[in-house]
Amino acid sequence: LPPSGRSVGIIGAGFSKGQPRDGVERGPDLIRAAGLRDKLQGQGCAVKDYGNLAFEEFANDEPVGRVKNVRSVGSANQRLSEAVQAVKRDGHTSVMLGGDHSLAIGSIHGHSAAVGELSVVWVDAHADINTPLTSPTGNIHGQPLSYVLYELQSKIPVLPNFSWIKPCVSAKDLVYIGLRDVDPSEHHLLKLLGVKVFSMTEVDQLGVSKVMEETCDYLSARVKKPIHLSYDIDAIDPSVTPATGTPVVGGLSYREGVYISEHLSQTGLLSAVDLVEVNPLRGRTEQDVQSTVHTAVDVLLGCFGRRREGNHSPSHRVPEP
Ligand code: 5AB
Ligand code: MN
Ligand code: MN
Ligand code: MN
Repeated sequence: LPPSGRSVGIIGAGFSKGQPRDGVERGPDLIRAAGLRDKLQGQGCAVKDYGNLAFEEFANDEPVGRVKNVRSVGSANQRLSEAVQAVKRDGHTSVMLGGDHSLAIGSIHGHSAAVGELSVVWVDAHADINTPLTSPTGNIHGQPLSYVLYELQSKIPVLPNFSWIKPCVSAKDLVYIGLRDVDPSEHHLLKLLGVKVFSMTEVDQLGVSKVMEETCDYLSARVKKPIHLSYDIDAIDPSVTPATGTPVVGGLSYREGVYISEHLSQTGLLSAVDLVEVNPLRGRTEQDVQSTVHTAVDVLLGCFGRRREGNHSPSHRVPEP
């Protein structure tokens, strides 16, 4: 293990068919080009980049009911699940660079297949818990949690290329942070399942430090499970991260966004991270794209021990003349 004790396995998942806007497939290469690997190594992490996944194309991926690109999304997530399992077997913390948020299906499934029961921290403007039957858009990036939660299995219809998915997360092991755009049927599901939610209202009320303290108290009240952090860049305010497909005003500040990952890093339980929904084609200027990508990188660095107070390795010595 490196001095920090952290080793990172990066998976590029440039997949966009969980939503209709071009560009989000470029996320992984942009985040890499911003220096993710060097910066992680510079803070004492060992890094293995597993490269970009290749996804199968489906010529006739007709909607099933209202749900779009079902076969493509099912197949891509099956590949991703296998990739995450390999990264976990190799002993790394998995970092999945999306791509759209439908990829959380495969990432969570693979993570759980490798390590067992998980806690999930979902940082997002949106709840992403629509079922195929409640979705107002048919876009699977608004549905991933419905496929992995045990409690919703009876609500999920049979879909092509989805039969490999096994539910693996319990509603009591899920915490949301940053919500501010929740569909009525999603709100109903959150109440029905009693899911722990820190919406932007709670972030305003409590402050981010109390939100994180309560998040970790809640998740570790029973047994301490490995944490899966699924971070949608649209959780952060569009003034900071505008280059994303479904921006919503009133989001986390840069500082709140980074504080969340810094805090989770300190638990020592962070076992897999998704960083999704960075879409350069949704920025109006180059500055929009740079700001979004750099914030994504800083969130990831925070996940692996970076502190704003500064860092140094345990072997550091003051030079003597
Ligand atoms: B994202 C909406 N709830 O289901 C839906 O960006 C938006 O991964 C989903 O959080 C946004 O389509 C999905 C209206
Ligand atoms: Mn979102
Ligand atoms: Mn999302
Ligand atoms: Mn979005």
